Amino acid sequence: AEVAPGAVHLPGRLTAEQQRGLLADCRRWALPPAGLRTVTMPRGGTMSVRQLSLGWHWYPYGYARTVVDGDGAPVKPFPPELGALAEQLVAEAGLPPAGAPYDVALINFYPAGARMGMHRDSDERSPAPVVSLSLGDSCVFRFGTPESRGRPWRDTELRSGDAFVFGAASRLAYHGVPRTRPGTAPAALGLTGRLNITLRVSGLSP
Ligand code: MD5
Ligand code: FE
Repeated sequence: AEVAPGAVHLPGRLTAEQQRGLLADCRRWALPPAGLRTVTMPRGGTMSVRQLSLGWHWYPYGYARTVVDGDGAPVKPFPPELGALAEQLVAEAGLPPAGAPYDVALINFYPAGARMGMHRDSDERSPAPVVSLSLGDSCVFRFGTPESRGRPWRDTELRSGDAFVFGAASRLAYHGVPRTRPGTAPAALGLTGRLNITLRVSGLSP
């Protein structure tokens, strides 16, 4: 379903088996070094999500090859199978191909009570669509405009197994996660909280 021009929600896109596989992968990637960390913003606050990067390390605000704001370790490699999945989902969303290889996975873990304020993803130097995958607890996803952090916005429920593709006119829209719904993860998944994986093209050369 197209939520806005270039923003396409693919509900229930991942099978239970795919979700279990991705969760097992995330648990492996989350181990140190270069594992799950708490992100400190430039003014000293901390994000309520815990975060992990593959391929390139995102920090506020840029990309690096090492965990410059954490343990300093080299970033883990970007798994090629995530790139293939991203390209397939962009095609299913009916958007033009990215034109460059996907090379970043940014993984956000939302414990109960975590949220993400309205922001734009503007640190990538590529107009390629961002592909989002959701695992675990449902959440309210708030989708605004490219012009302002405030209204108008549209709230959509994201559930475990949903994919969402943000391209074209929606690539630089403000968006956020005002709340998750603790306890709504599928029991068989075995995850307390929410995981969101975003696949991106950095536009940077290694
Ligand atoms: C999440 N993550 O559910 C969201 C989903 C992030 C982030 O926002 O930056 O890690 S990804 C939503 C997204 C990405 C890129 C563009 C747009 C939305 N958009 O234009 O609306 O944890
Ligand atoms: Fe974002």
